[in-house]
Amino acid sequence: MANNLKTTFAPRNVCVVGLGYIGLPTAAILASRGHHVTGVDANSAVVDTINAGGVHIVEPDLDLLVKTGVQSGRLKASMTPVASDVFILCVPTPFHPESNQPNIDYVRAAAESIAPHVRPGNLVILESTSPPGTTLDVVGGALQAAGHKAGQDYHLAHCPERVLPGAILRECVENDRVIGGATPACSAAAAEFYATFVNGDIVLTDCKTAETVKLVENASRDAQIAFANELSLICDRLNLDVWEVIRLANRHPRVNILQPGPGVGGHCIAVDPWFLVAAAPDATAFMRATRERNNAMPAETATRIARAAHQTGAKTVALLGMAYKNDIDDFRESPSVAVHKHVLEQLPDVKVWACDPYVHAMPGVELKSFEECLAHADLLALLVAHRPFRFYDWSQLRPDQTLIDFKGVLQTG
Ligand code: SAJ
Repeated sequence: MANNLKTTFAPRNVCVVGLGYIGLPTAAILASRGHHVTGVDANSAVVDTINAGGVHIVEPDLDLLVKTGVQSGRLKASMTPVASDVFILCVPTPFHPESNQPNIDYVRAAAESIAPHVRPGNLVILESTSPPGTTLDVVGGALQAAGHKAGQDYHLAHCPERVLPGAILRECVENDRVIGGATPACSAAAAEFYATFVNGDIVLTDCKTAETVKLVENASRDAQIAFANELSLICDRLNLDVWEVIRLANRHPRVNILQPGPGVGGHCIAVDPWFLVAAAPDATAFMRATRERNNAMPAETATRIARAAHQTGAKTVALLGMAYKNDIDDFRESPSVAVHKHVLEQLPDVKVWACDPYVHAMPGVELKSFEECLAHADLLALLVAHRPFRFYDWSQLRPDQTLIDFKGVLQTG
């Protein structure tokens, strides 16, 4: 269904559970559209920061939107849910690293926390990326235990977020939304609500399809990056320039290869394929292989850095970029952190520095400024294509310095 819903806008009371990278921007956008929003977070420091008009995460323009929302009185934060018309659950869905099995404890806890506040006619939405079946079984199950029946006395839907960190505010409004309701009426109720702030198309389906679509999107990107990373290995062994190989192959009208790098980081792409593997273990050999290819990239990257250090006799190595991707400050689940660990192990007698213009403290990492690295490092390994690195004139490096470009910033054309 396209987003052509003609509704008379009525402000709703909305309770957003989880004020992270998705929940906080969503809450702030809803407040800016005129809804009355209570954001809930278990961390009292986060609640206090937001109520003071501040933000605890870096995302372009989010600080201004949150400040305006709080000042207008339409956005406040709390440690406990409140009675509302709409509940949106935006909590993390990590996986257990030892078993690669999904961890849906936060979803269950969030559903249980809102259960006493849900009233007939309310709309409950799960936005967290979730294994197929979670919306009905876990959220619906927790509310059923409190006496609420999905599709009968309240509306339940899964509406996965698909926003790109770094462009969240724009994508939250402009992206198409897939909405999977417990019943067609639930889908319709959720679509009407999303139409109050989404400009993209709104397409309707059932809960399990919506859950699977979101996982498939990220698994698809993971597989495509794995392909690019494998090309990078092939080209390294054949002594070819992978960037040139990809650039030339992409001149074919039906070929569009992504970019290799030191690995796949973040909390989504490196996680979501495992949810599909867990859901259909005998049917996912390919997804397992792509995950393993991408997971092996930090060690491969470190080996190439160590090889170059030995070849050049470098005494100081600088790793440029610690965040999990360019122009953000988030270094959790960053391949660079793993590269750093492997480089320390492989080069015990070399000074290993790290540099990231957006990250100011990292436990166990000797952070230096870009200027210090440029002045004193013998070998520089570019791991993240942050803006200052993209726009630096690398021809200024001294002849005794070496740059290994793992992100293709030296490429032109
Ligand atoms: N990466 C590469 N090569 C590429 C593209 C990315 O190595 O060509 C690496 C990045 O450096 C990073 C990782 O992949 O380490 C993931 O970065 P990303 O920009 O591809 O994606 P995320 O994890 O920031 O956001 C993804 C997005 N999903 C898709 O593009 C299919 C976003 O739309 C989702 O909303 C988000 O996951 C999520 O929350 O699931």
